[in-house]
Amino acid sequence: MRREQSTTVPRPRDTARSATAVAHPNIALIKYWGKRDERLILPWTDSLSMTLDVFPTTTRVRLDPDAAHDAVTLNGEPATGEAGRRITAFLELVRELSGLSQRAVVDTRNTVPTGAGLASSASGFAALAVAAAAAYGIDLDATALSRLARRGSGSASRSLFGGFAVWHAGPEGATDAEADLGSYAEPVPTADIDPALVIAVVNAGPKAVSSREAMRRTVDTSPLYRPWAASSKDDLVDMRAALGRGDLAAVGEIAERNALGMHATMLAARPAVRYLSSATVTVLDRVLQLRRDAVPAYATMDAGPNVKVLCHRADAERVADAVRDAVPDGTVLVAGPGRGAHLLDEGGR
Ligand code: 2P0
Repeated sequence: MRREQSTTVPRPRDTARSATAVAHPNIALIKYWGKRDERLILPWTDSLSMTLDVFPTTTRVRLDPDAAHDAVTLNGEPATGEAGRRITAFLELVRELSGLSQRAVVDTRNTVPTGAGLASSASGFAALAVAAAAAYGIDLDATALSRLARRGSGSASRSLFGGFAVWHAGPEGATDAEADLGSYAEPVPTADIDPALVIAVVNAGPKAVSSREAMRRTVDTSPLYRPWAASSKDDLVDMRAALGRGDLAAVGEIAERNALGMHATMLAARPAVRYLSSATVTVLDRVLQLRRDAVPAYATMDAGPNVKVLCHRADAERVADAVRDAVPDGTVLVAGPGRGAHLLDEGGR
């Protein structure tokens, strides 16, 4: 009855709001690995990344005054299980902030394989934060949007910004409100290093252990976690300095040691988490050989077997050629720095 009535009464304009946003994944050069607060998604350490110009996620959010539940589709299919729950929980947060109770219709399209350690949750929640905030009429600046995106997936906070971004862990021992306020991302000043990331897709399938579970297990059980977290703080200081002076070789060395250290923490977890495969190690050997051949190239790996190789854009084709035959189906692509998350109809931030 109520439903029939509502279709005959003109609705105020603001009950039919919609917005579409685009965001790109980012690859961390100083990794986020380990939460100190699971609910607020607060990390133990700061992290720093480069937003890519490939694999955009496009997300449309439309408020539906008649709906009793959110309706979420992911690449055209209804989002089920954990993915659907995380998106609905995120929309609840947006509703709390907006004071509106309307449910939403969400259509999100990834061009990156979902759940394969290629940062689909970073682009996904960055696009959702921007689109949902606009659809629900919340006026947030980029810093506040990065805090909001963080609540969906930690690494999403960094995809609000183009180029290089740092995500601050925020103050420890603070109240929830202070901690939430202190944990956001912002752009990092850099000299021009003309970077490229050559992405060797070793395996595009979903991973056996989610990064969320893997980082929880690492923090709880790995004797190497605390030493890595301490050294990562030093890595960040060195990384900022290397980016500031435009020293790609130093940027690469720091990124590679930080990533290998992160994987060491998981290998020492109980039980161990091992994302790196034999093909990963073969690509790492090729990267070492490139350096012996005087090509500055440095590897980083996330929660999966794929390898991203940092180099100068001018060397990217040579690097891609060097790693291609080490990758089972030969999928290698070259990414550069991309834009931050933005509304499609409003241009960039
Ligand atoms: C990063 N990763 O800094 C690190 C390096 C994976 C390895 O951020 O639990 O999907 O949603 O906050 O952001 C993957 O973790 O985890 C990640 P949640 P997220 O890019």
